[in-house]
Amino acid sequence: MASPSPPSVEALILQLHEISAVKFGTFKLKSGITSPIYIDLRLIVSYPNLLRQISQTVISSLPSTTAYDLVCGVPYTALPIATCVSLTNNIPMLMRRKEVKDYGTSKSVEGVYSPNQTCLIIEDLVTSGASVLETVAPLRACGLQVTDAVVLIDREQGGRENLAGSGVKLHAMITMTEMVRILRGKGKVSEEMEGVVMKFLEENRKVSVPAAVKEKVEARVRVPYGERAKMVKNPAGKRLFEVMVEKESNLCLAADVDTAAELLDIAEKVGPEICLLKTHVDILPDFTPDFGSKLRSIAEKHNFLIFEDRKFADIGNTVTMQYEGGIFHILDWADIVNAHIISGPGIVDGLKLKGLSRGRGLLLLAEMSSSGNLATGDYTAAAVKIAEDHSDFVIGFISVNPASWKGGPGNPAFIHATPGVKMVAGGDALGQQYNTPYSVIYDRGSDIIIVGRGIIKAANPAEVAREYRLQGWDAYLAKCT
Ligand code: 5BU
Repeated sequence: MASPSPPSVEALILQLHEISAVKFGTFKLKSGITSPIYIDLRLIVSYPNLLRQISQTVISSLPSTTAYDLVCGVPYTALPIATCVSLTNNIPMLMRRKEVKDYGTSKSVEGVYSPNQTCLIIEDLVTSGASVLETVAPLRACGLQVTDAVVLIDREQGGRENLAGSGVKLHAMITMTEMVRILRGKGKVSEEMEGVVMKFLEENRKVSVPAAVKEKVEARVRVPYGERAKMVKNPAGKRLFEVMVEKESNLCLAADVDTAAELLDIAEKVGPEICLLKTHVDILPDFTPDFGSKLRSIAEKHNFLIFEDRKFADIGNTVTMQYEGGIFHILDWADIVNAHIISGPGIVDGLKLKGLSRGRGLLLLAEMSSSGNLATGDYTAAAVKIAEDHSDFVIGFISVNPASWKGGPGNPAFIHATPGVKMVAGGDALGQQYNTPYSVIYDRGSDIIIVGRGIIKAANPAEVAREYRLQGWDAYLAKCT
C-alpha cells in the first residue's frame, strides 16, 4: 500500500495553533528579547498523530537531491521528530548528547556511523541557528559530513545566513511570515497582531551566534585519540593512536643525529617519552644491516613506533624497490613511511603492494614546514583525496595547519603529524619554520608534534623530551574539551 501523502503545511499550522504550540502575546525569549509570538513545539509529543504528520512533512519539504545516510535531531524537542523520521523512512539515527558524561565511553555522539557518511540535521525551530551548530560541531568532529539541516519553522532571524556561513544549508518547512499569514487568513490572528509580529521580525532580523559556538563548529574540538583508534583500518595507524593513549604522548622524536650508534643511544634515553621515533636512515654513516632489528628491540621495550622519513617521490614501480630493497630494507623495520604525491596515486599503490600485508602504514605529505614550499591549496586537497581512496594503507598526513584546510582536519581516522616544532616559535637559517607544541596541537589542529633539534641539541634530551611531551599532551587535553 502506498504511504499516505503528507498533510498540507497549512493544515499543520492550524493544528499547531489549535494545541497552543503557537501563541501570541508578550514573551521574553532565551536571548533576552521580547517577542509578540511564541512557538513551543515541545508539546507535540502529546499529540502522536500530529507528530507523525510533522515528521512526514519535514522530509517531503527537502529537495529530492539532498542525500544523507543518517539523521540527527537537535536535542531535545527535535528528538522525537528525528525518531519518527528515522522509523518512517528507515534511515539510521544518531543522538547527540547535550551533557557529555565523564564516565563510561564519554561519547558526545551515540549510534553507529563511519567517517564521511552524511548526516542530516533535524530541528523544530531555528532562530539564530546556534542550537543547530551546537549539534553540527560534534558530528563534524566525528568525521561526518553535515551540509543540510531541515527545520519545521524558520523564525527568519539570521539562522539561514548564520548556518550558511558554517557550510550548512537550511531547509524550512515554513517561515514565520508564511505561518502568520496562514493564521491571519484563517482568522486566528488579528490584523493588528499580524502587523506587530511583522514589525518585530523586521526589527530582529539578525540574531548572532555566540563566538564559543562558532569556534566549536569550525572544527576546533577533536575526538579523543582512543576513539579514533577504533576508526582506523590500518594496524600501524591504529596502534599509533593506542600507544599515544597508553603513554600520554603525542611526541615524535626526529632523531637526526650523526651516527647510528648515537641514534640507538638517544632512542633508548628518550624512548619512554615518545609515541613515535622518526629516522633519516640515509644520514647514518655507520649503518649496518642489524640497525633495524636493534632499533625495533628498543621500540618494543619502550612501546613506540618507527617512522622512516624517506619521502618517497617516484613512480609506483620504483618505490616498491626503494621501499623493500637497497641497503636499508626499510620495509623490514619501519612501521610507517611517508611519500610525496607529486607522482600521483600510483606511488601509494606501489608502497601498499609491499607494505599492507606487513601491517605497515603510510603518511602523505599534504603540507611541509619549510618556507616557500609548494605543498599548498589544491595540492593539499589532492593528498586528502588520495588518502581517502587508500584508507586501508594511508594513516594520515604530514601537515602544518590542518585547522585551516577546507573542512578542517577532516576524517578523524587520519592522523596529522607536524614537523617544525620548538618551545619558541621562529626558524633556522635554511628555511625551517617553527611553531610551539601548543599552537601545533591546539590552534593548528594537528595530532603529533615532531621535534628534532629542540630535543637532540639539548643538554639533557630525555628531560627536554618530557617537557615537550607534557606540553603536547596538555594542548591535546584542552582540545578535547
Ligand atoms: P627539526 O630539527 O625539529 O627542525 O627537525 C625537523 C625534522 O622533520 C627533520 O627531520 C626534517 O627532515 C623533518 N621535516 C621537516 O622539518 N619539515 C617537513 O615538512 C617534513 C619533514 Br615532511
